[in-house]
Amino acid sequence: MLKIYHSPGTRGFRVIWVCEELSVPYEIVPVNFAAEYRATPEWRALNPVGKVPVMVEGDLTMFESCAMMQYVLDRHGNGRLQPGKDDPAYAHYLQWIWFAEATFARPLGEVVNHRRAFNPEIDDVVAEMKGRATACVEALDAALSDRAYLQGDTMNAADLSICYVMRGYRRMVSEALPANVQAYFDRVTALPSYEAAVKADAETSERLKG
Ligand SMILES: N[C@@H](CCC(=O)N[C@@H](CS)C(=O)NCC(=O)O)C(=O)O
Repeated sequence: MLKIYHSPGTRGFRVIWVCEELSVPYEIVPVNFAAEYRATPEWRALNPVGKVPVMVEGDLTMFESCAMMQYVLDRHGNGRLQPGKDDPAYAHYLQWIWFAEATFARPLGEVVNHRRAFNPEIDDVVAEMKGRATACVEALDAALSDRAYLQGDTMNAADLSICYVMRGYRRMVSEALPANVQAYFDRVTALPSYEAAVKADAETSERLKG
């Protein structure tokens, strides 16, 4: 079975969510997020840069969360949650799924890193990164002006990936979202698979405490 090595509240959430939405069986291996543990040779053997998450299936080990989502879709999705490669929507599907991690999550990650690790000039850097994340939310609001999901009436995995990052944006930058983004976030997080992912995340937290 697919194993997701996950620390509560981190990017493994989007992989858990896509598995829940597709009803793909998976098992969570809770990971101690302490920097000391992530620096151990044991963890570095799974993730060479000492981050989370990691996904293992059989002999395969992966350490990039959106690539894991894509693998789950391609291997276990039977065409669900993504347009086919010949579909004209495929190019923008790629755009949004990459945007979620490379452009939207990145400045939020810098807010976390600067709070945790670097004290000098923290206010300037954090303000700049929050501004960059807000520019992403504004771009999403414009894209969503005439549609329910990023690519029209049909939800796909890019929507899950974006809404995972939106959780971080609401926590770190602003709970108030522009109208189209708010309606979209509410719609996507009303899915039973979202509730199941939240529950799995909370259970991971409990397992680490126990
Ligand atoms: N692009 C990577 C980013 C992984 C990442 O930054 N994970 C965070 C938690 S969500 C982490 O491990 N941070 C610890 C650190 O950077 O020291 C992915 O999507 O898997």
